[in-house]
Amino acid sequence: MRTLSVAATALLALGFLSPAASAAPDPGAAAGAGARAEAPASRAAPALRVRTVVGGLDIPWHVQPIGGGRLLVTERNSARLWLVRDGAKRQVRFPSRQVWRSGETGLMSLEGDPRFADNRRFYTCQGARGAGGSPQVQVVAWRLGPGARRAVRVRTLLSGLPAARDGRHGGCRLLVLRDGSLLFGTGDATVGTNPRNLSSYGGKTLRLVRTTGAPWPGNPWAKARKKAKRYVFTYGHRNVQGLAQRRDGTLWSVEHGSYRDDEVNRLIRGGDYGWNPVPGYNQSVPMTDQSLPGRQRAARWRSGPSTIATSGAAFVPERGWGAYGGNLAVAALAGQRVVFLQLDRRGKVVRTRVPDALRRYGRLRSVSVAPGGSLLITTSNGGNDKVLRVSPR
Ligand SMILES: [Ca+2]
Ligand SMILES: [Ca+2]
Repeated sequence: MRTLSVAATALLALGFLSPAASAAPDPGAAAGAGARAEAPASRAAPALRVRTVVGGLDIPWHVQPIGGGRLLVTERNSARLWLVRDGAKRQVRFPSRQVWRSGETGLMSLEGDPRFADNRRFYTCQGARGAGGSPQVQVVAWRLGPGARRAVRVRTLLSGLPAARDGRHGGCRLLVLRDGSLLFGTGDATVGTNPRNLSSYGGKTLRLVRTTGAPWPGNPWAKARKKAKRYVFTYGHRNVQGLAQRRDGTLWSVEHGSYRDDEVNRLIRGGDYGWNPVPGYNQSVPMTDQSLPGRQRAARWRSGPSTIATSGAAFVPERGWGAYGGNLAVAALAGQRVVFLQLDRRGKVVRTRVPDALRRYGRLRSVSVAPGGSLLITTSNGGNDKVLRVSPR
């Protein structure tokens, strides 16, 4: 019965695919298509140079530059923290044993403070054990100690986020926005009611004050009686694994689809993104179910019938990247590629490109921008994973 209803839903949905979605993940579609008005011929897509910054990692989740040519890298399953400099890596002393690890959940996203040079502060989201030992996800603020030898816990900014025992759909992604707030994308922890329940942290983007962990005062329900609701920025998400802020200030999320439709969403304050997998954990429902009460925000890009497991994303710098400049670069795990989404001024996807140069490294997790404008990408194959540096030739 279940299989039948899934197939029927898939067939029905085929008629409703947007042009952007149907063309999206196919590299062939990018190669031959003529340039649109938004991409003058003078801005051709340059060939890409891909170098290995460091290897010998195991499921590195995220990489962040911290100045002086140094990088911090998290490993999910081992919960190790690495400092990388000049192609060599050194382990930073970190309380890895306190990180709860299961399946997709462990030591995940990493974000440097904008004032890192002064305060040496950074943030992680990670699995943890709450009171009574039950698994949860937390956001923790750290300070990098003298000589970058160890990480010192400053405070737990937010705790008690839902985690499934098998670690599925644990999110998570951190991004400090230009106004200084900390945006945090979560997973639904495979509880069907979480995404639409504004009293749950699961299946949301949350916005908080990065120094104190308080809800961001501009949040849509900042004065709500229920604590979790004060943090909610958007809801109705399945498993947010990417967050990025465009030069125009707009906010974007990337999430894994169910059996179909990975999504890239433009985040609107208080917006509903339409994932409501009930009763139980019923994944045959659409990724954006417009039949729910109120308005659901349609994805700006979706993968269509086959998912590629889109994960981290970053906006490519405008300068030096030709037609890739200003694109949203989205890494894919199962799809083993980076999809470059070219957006027009209003944030509509006008073209996608999937360069062959980035299809040779297996599963790709996270994309960060390095000083100087190259992209840093983590692989996620398990055993001899790498941080790659990608730049235009
Ligand atoms: Ca959606
Ligand atoms: Ca509706």
